[in-house]
Amino acid sequence: MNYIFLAADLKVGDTIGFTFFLTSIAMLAATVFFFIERGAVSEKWKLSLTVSGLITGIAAVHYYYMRDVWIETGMSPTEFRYIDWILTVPLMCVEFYLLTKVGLKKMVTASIIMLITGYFGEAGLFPVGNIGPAFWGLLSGLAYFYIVNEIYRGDIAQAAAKAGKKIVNANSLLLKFVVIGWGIYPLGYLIGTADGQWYGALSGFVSADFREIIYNIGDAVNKIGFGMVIWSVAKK
Ligand SMILES: *C/C=C(C)/C=C/C=C(C)/C=C/C1=C(C)CCCC1(C)C
Repeated sequence: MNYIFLAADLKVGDTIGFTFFLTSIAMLAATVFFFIERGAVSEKWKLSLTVSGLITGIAAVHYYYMRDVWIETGMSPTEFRYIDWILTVPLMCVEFYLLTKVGLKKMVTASIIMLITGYFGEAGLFPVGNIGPAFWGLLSGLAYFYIVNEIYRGDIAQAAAKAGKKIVNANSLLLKFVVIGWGIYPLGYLIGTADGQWYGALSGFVSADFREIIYNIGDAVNKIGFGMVIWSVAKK
């Protein structure tokens, strides 16, 4: 039920709805923080904080819609989720680029391929028999591994090695975020799409809805957490 203005009715015991609310408010607060703190860091870090604020700001707006979709319908807000990601993940690549100054085009291209194929899988598009989600998930995973490999030992790593110790350090921080932070998402995908798939055993352990919690945690870690790491480096 809606009250005066878009105030979603969060029920007691709706854990997933709770995480949607929590994340939406945290994104908003982080946005205010990054834009205010932008004035308190040295010139060369200002752009990074602006991008951090844009990422959490875009996410805050989407979370506002996503929590309503969840609370009103109990369904996964897949559309809003992927619209958010297709805007914020390339912006994260821009953040990475601002740290390392290498590989922007490759990162953005691979991340977009990763998200479009992931969306096809989650939206249940073009299913070939029943292999749709597994097929698209695999393609998406390949794009993800390509990104990890580039940062770990591919062109991005090599360019970083040439650019000196500072950039090498920035690159290894980035590797951690892409392996641990981004690595959370495929787990949500597997849980959310398990039904009827060869990895269907997963649905015996956790409900498909658990995907939302994983994605919400992933977004908080990557958008707010990564922004905070940048901020703390900028303050030093
Ligand atoms: C702020 C949002 C972020 C950082 C979103 C990142 C999303 C991913 C790294 C998604 C990856 C996926 C795979 C690697 C395979 C399965 C499908 C996806 C799209 C969930």
